[in-house]
Amino acid sequence: MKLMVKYICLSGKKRKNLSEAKSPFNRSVEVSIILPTYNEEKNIGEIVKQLREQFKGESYEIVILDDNSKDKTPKIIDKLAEKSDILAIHRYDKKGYWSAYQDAISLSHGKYILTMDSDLSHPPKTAFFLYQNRKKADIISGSRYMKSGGMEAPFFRKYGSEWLNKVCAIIAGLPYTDIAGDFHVMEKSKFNKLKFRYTPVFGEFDFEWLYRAKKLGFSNLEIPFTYKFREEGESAMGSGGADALKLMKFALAYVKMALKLRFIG
Ligand SMILES: Nc1nc2c(ncn2[C@@H]2O[C@H](COP(=O)(O)OP(=O)(O)OP(=O)(O)O)[C@@H](O)[C@H]2O)c(=O)[nH]1
Ligand SMILES: [Mg+2]
Repeated sequence: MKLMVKYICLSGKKRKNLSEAKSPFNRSVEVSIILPTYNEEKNIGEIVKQLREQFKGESYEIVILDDNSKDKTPKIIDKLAEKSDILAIHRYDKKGYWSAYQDAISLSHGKYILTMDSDLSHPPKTAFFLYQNRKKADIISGSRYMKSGGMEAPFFRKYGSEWLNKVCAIIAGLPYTDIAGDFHVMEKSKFNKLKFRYTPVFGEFDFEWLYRAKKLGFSNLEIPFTYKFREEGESAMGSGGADALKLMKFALAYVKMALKLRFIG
């Protein structure tokens, strides 16, 4: 029987087609940096360049999982994967930020995982700092809202997301300053212990991540960083007044997730 190809994985001179999300190559590294991409042709080259500078000399790989982007991202990541520090994955049957993270983590080879966005909102320098602190707690998280943290974004986005974050943290009973940053370092074996129950609309999977980890008694160390609003490429959130409805939809999904964690668990 012919296997259905769901993932095409490239790294160095190696190539493997897979029907399920499991590490494709026989190698191990200390950390896998997980980058989901959708139409990031203007950012992916730059973020890889900066990550390579930061992680030079470390045992790392950069796992880029692309969901069949319509721009030049697929071509660019194949070119980047000519060097074996990049694992480029093309996925054709699924879409979405959270499922991209989950699959990329399953396909990675690292002892630790480091999750971040590909649009330079999460600075590679902070990513390396989180990694350096990886042994200080079970999860090391970047926080935009603690003292010395920050968010460079349009007024509505900046204060809207900070307010939403605070309300949802109170509802879900999470004692952290940033519960939707999606910027973490964690041992992969510990991540695999988290049993996720809910399907997120967007970044609110982070609430469940922190909630399940707290339930298992995992510690979380927050480190401040300044979030930079994307300068290139299109936001999944939309922008401007025309997308106010979309923003409302996201806000509702965030509150819903917090309520589910609080009252259903
Ligand atoms: N593989 C994959 N990646 C996605 C998908 N949607 C978004 N991403 C990536 O996930 C990350 C977060 O998405 P963003 O669009 O930046 O969302 P955001 O950070 O909330 O919004 P902005 O920063 O305003 O754009 C980025 O690296 C995107 O390229 C998807 O469906 N599949
Ligand atoms: Mg972004």
